[in-house]
Amino acid sequence: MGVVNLTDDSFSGDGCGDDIQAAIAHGLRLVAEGADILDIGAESTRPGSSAVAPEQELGRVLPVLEGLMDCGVPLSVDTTKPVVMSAALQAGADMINDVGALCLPGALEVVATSHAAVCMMHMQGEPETMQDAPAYHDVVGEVTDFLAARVRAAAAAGIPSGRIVIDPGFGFGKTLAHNLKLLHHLDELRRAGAPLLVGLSRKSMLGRLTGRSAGDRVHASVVAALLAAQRGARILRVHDVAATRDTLAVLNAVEEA
Ligand code: HH2
Repeated sequence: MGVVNLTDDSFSGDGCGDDIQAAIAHGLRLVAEGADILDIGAESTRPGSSAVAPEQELGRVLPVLEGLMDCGVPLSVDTTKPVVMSAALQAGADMINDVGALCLPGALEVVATSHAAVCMMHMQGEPETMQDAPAYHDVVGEVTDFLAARVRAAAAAGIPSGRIVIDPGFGFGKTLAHNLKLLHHLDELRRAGAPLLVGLSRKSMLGRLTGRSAGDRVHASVVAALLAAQRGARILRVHDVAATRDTLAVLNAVEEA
C-alpha cells in the first residue's frame, strides 16, 4: 500500500498539500513502482497535529480519488470522519483506512452499507496528545483485545469478515519500547481475527533507532517492513514502494525455495 499524503504537515515529509496534480502524479509513480493499493489521506495524524475540517479534507481527497480512479489498483481513503467516508465511497473508493477503528458514531454503518474493505487501527488517545504519556500493562494483549473487539463490532454491524483488516497502529500512543514489543510479537496479533496491515514506514521509532531524519529512513523502513512481513503482516503501508517491493521479492523467493 503506497501512501499519497494531501497534507501540509506530514511527518514523513512527502505531503503534497493542496497540489492535486502533484498528488495524482505521485500516486501514479507509486503504482509504476509496484504498489498494489494506494492510500489517500488529507488529515495528518502526526503526534501533536490538529484536526482538519471535513470540507477541506473532501476538497483535497475527492479530486485525487477521481484522478486516480483508472490507475489500475484499489484506492483506499485514510480518514476518521463518517461524512468523508461516505462521500469517498460514493465517489468510488474501494477501502476506508480508519486510524480511529470506526469508533465515531455512524462510521460502522457507513462502511457496512458499502462494498468497501476497511482497515481498523489501534490508537491510544488522540493525535494531539497521544505521545504525552502512553501507558499499558501488557501492550500486545491490550492491542490484540481492542482489535478483536473492533472485529466483533464490525461483524455485528454487518461488515463481512473478508472485508476487514486490522492494524496495531505503530507510533499511535506508543513509546519506542511499546512499538518494539508489538513488532517482536506481531504474529500474536493474528489472534484478533483479521489479516494485519502494518505502517512502520519512516516512523519516528526508526529515527530513534538510527538517528536519521524522516526522509532518510528508507533502509530502516524496508528492514522494518521485512520483519513485519516475516511475522505475518499481509499489507505494508509504505512511502518507499520500489525499495519495499525489492525487499519482498527477496523474502518471497527465499520463502518459496
Ligand atoms: N500511519 C499514518 C497514517 N495512517 N494508517 C494505518 N492504517 N496505519 C498507520 O500506521 C498509519 C495510518 C501516519 O503516516 P503518514 O500518513 O505518512 O503521516 P501523516 O499522518 O503525518 O500524514
